[in-house]
Amino acid sequence: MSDYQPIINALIGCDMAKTTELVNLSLTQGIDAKDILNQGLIPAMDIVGQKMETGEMFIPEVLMAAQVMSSATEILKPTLAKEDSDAKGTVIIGTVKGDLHDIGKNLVGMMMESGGLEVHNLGVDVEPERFAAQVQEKKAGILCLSALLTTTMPMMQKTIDILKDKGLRDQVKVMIGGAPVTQTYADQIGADAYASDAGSAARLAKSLI
Ligand code: B1M
Repeated sequence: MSDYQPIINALIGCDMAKTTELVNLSLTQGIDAKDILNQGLIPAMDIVGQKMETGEMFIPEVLMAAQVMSSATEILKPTLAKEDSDAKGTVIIGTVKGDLHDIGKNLVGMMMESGGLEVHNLGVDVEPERFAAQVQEKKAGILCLSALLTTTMPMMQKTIDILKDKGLRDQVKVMIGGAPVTQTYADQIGADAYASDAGSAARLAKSLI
């Protein structure tokens, strides 16, 4: 069994050089990219979140940790979920208006791309109207909405409402996710699917196409 503690410590310490070195080393040792992600990097971000809550880490440090996390994820990208897939389909993904958290959403997009889907990542703080316009323009079969804040979750409902107003709701499956989001919430707002993590989001998207 591998020891992910050094990676966790390096990421919490916002040490870019050390984290990327350890991630590269783990890959050369043949450790699965998904294990590095799920047992090293994601638990480290959870600890960053706890430290943020208790005031042990401040926003600038959390931002640095997020940058380290993003770079480490980029290293894993080529080896993450290299699956043979016949899946064809277009996905629009973004973080809802008012919300700047992008790491989880990027991971979801990355896994979907590795699964053969065409992914258009709109970034963060995306207006409901922009989601709708992109669904129409790209003729997307799936729209993925991410929210990490309880205060921005209502933007998911707003986006679905705009899709209805523009007559686009029947053309696109709406998937939602993000740490505070639940299946119950998905049912409540009339989303088509909920996924708790990037791997299940990619599998679900392929089954919905
Ligand atoms: Co923020 N933040 N943050 N933050 N931040 C959280 C989310 C928080 C839980 C921290 C805490 O207090 N413990 C808390 C939210 C509380 C709540 O509402 N329930 C919080 C807060 C309060 C805030 C601010 C309000 C703080 C402030 O300013 N006072 C502020 C809000 C800014 C804004 O968005 N308007 C803020 C700011 C920030 C930073 C900018 C500093 C930075 C983000 C930088 C960036 O993303 N580039 C940041 C970070 C890094 C975090 C934590 C520490 C880490 C988030 C993360 O990247 N996790 C986070 C604590 C935590 O989550 N433990 C926290 C790793 C990532 C891989 O996981 O994003 O959950 P996650 O994605 C998962 C799943 O959720 C799922 O798959 C992913 C991979 O498996 N998933 C989907 C995600 N999206 C999906 C979409 C799908 C399906 C699945 O579509 C179908």
